[in-house]
Parts: sequence; C-alpha cells; structure tokens
Amino acid sequence: MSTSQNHDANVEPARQAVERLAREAGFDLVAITHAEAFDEDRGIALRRIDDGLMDGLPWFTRQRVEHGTNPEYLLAGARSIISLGLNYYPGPDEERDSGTGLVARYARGRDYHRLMKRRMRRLVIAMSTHPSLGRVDESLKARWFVDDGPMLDRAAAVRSGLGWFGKNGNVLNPTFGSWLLLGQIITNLELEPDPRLSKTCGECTRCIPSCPTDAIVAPYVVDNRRCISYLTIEHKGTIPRELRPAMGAWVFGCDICQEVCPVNRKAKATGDPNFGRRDLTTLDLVELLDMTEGEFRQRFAGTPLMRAKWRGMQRNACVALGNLGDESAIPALARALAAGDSLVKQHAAWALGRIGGNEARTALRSASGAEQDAAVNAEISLALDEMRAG
Ligand code: B12
Ligand code: SF4
Ligand code: SF4
Repeated sequence: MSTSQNHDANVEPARQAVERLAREAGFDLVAITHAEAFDEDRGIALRRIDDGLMDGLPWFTRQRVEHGTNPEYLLAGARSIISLGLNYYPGPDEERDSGTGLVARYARGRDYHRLMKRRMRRLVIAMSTHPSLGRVDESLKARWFVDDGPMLDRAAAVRSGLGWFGKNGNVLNPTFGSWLLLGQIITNLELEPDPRLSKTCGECTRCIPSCPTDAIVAPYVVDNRRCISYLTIEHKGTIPRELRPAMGAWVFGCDICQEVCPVNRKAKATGDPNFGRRDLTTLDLVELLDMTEGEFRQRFAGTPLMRAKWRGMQRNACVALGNLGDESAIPALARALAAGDSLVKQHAAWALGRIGGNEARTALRSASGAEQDAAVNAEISLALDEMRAG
C-alpha cells in the first residue's frame, strides 16, 4: 500500500474511489492491472515489426515497443495501471445521401487525444486529494497515456479485464462492444488488480472475410499496409492502385470489421456530446474536393480529420468518388485534375477512369496534353488504357 493510504473504516476504499473518480472524470470503463512488464505482448509486437506488418508507420519502432511494454521505464516505482475506456458509439447510422464519403465513428467529433488526456489529468488530481489515494506532492506519482504514447493500449486493457482481444484486433467489452477508446494511467499506488475476462470470440470469425482489403491476415493480426484506416489516415503518398477499389466510400478510417461484429449489435450508445457530430457522419465528396486549405481548416479544426491533412483528404475523396461511380462528380474531378497538386491529380485521374464514359475520357485527354508531372501522366495513361479495355 502507498504510504499515504488511509485504512479508516469511514473512508472510501482505494479501489472504489478510483472507480468513482474515473466515472466522474468522464470515463465509461475503469479496470486495474499490476505494473509488471508486458513480456508476451512485447514479443508479439516486435514480431509484427519484423514481419513487415507495421510497415508504413516509421514511428512504430522497436525502441518504442521496448519502452512502452515496460511500465517501470515509463514511471520509476510503477505499481499499478488504471485502464480507462471511453465509449464513442453514436448509435445506429441514419440513411446517407448519395455521393457522400464515410468517416469512422471514432473521428466524428472532437480529437480524443486531448479530450482523454484532459480527463485523465482531472482524475489524477482528484485521486491526489482523496484520503485513500494520497497527494501528488507527497507520494502519488502518475503518468498517463493514450494512443500516441508508447504503451500498447489494448494489451493494458486486456490484462486489466476491461475487455478481450477480438479477432479483428480490437478490444471488445460485453457492454460497449469495441466502440471504445483506450487510455491508461501508470501510478506508484498499489491497487488491487482486476482479473482478466475469461470471454473470447469463440468460434466466430465474421470480421476476417468481411475486411474488403484482406487486412486481417490471421485471427488477431492486422497488416497495417492493407488496412483502410492506415491508407486513409497515416499513409501520406499514393494509395496502391490494387487496393483503391476495395476502399469503397471510406475517406477517414474504416469501421467494417466492427460493424459486422455480433458483439457490437448490443452496444450502448454514448451520451457524450463530444462524439457523433452529425456533419462528420458523412462528407459531401465534391464539396471536399473543391475546398481550399483554409476552408478545410475552418471546417475540421479540432477533429481527428486534421491528421490526414487537406491534401490527404482530397486524395481520399477522389478514391471514394471513383468507387461510387457517380457521373455527376466528373466536373469536380476534372477541376482537381487540372488544378490539384500531384497526389490529388493522380487519384483524380484514376477516379475518372473508373467512372468512365465520354465526359471522363475527354477530361483525361485534355489534361494529358497540358500535364508536366510524370506520375500524373502515368495515371492518366493507365486510366485511358483501362477505359479502352473495359
Ligand atoms: C498503430 C495503430 C493502428 C494501425 C495498426 C493497427 C494494428 N492492428 O496494430 C492502424 C492505422 C491500421 C490502426 C487502425 C485502427 N485503429 Co489503431 N492504433 C494503433 C496504435 C497506435 C498501436 C497499435 C499497436 O500497438 N499495434 C501492434 C500490435 C502488435 O498490437 P495489437 O494489434 O493490439 O496486437 C495484440 C493482439 O493481436 C494480441 N494477440 C496476438 N496474437 C494473439 C492470439 C490470441 C489467441 C489472442 C487472444 C491475442 C493475440 O497480442 C498483440 C499484442 O498485445 C494504438 C494505440 C496504442 N498506443 O496502443 C491504436 C489503437 C489500437 N487503435 C484504435 C482504433 C480505434 C483503431 C481503428 C478502429 C480506427 C478506425 N475506425 O479506423 C482501426 C482498427 C483496425 C484494426 N482492425 O485493428 C484503438 C483501439 C480501441 C479498441 N477498442 O481496441 C487504439 C487502442 C487507440 C486508442 N487509444 O483508443 N491503428
Ligand atoms: S478497419 Fe477496415 S480495412 Fe482495417 S482491418 Fe478492419 S475492415 Fe479491414
Ligand atoms: S466479428 Fe466475431 S471474431 Fe470478429 S471480433 Fe467480433 S466476435 Fe470476434
């Protein structure tokens, strides 16, 4: 026990206090694990790197994994990890308009990094003044992490019993399904750990064949390079041509392997106003393609969409328009092909080729005469060839 912990019968016990304070800070789930190293998870994560399955994420290094799986390295004297879950499920989707792009549910609102870190800080401050938990300036030490930190957030959540590993990679909880954002506080407080959940996916394998890009290469194993979430958000360059058709209308992230999951059918919707912004549920793709950088910033500031950046989102809009195949998008794609930057032009050319027809062909031919960029010209030629063949 921490030196400052109080054993007075009238004082709320430590474990109970953490749970209450976490809920008051705005978390839906709280569970506790000890602070021993995550040896098994470290081995798995390092193997993923070695196998090339994390390629494309230059920041996901061996050193990051080594540090992130060693709580003592992150906080000297670490004793416990408080795992926290935040439900972001906005409830069932309404009908969507044609010509619109899809945004993953976690991104339909405020950037969760800042939101969760603010809540975790509030929780640590509340813990520091609680009689069972001690004071920051005396004995309570804590550090908190969410997503962009080096910890394996899912491994911490699973070991603390907050959920189990789904075969799609996501952590599932019996009440909230996988629509949960995860974070954790490492502390020097000795708190009673929760047991791991005994639940598993059982015989179900539904998510695996549902992935349109075959990114779930084995149960529990996602090949980052094929995942639409990576392709639309983290990847900054040209999207491999062979994967574009499978990306459908997703312009930021992807929820397919969660949408098909039977556990998510019963998921409880969140009442948190920071999620479920209506204007981010679907995006008008032509509007997105015609936006200036200033307009993009104004519209999406403070949301996760900023991570993909203006150029990346316009690239994604082209792919989605190509897949939707709506001829009314041809003038906007032709404008992008004439005036966008190289990356956007390449994907606009591809989209025009995929939509096809005389108007698209004319736009491709007239752009090819004026185009100086070799990569764009190569995409125009391929698009015209494919139209001829198709
Ligand atoms: C890199 C990353 C990505 C990459 C790579 C994904 C990946 N699978 O690794 C990309 C960009 C593709 C991505 C996508 C998404 N991500 Co992401 N991502 C991360 C990040 C930063 C690191 C993940 C990581 O360490 N991967 C390495 C591998 C080794 O870890 P793992 O997949 O968890 O692997 C474990 C299991 O496979 C298990 N395991 C292996 N074999 C076996 C066998 C058995 C039998 C069992 C039981 C278990 C098991 O052990 C492994 C090690 O613990 C975390 C945040 C963080 N700091 O942890 C968020 C995080 C995982 N992402 C998150 C989210 C929400 C998503 C998306 C749903 C977003 C979206 N809608 O577009 C998708 C989901 C894609 C998917 N199906 O996984 C959440 C997950 C929340 C949850 N409930 O699980 C996290 C935790 C962020 C957060 N703090 O909330 N992500
Ligand atoms: S998020 Fe989409 S692309 Fe990625 S594994 Fe799941 S279904 Fe596949
Ligand atoms: S779809 Fe089935 S196998 Fe996949 S995560 Fe959900 S329960 Fe597990």
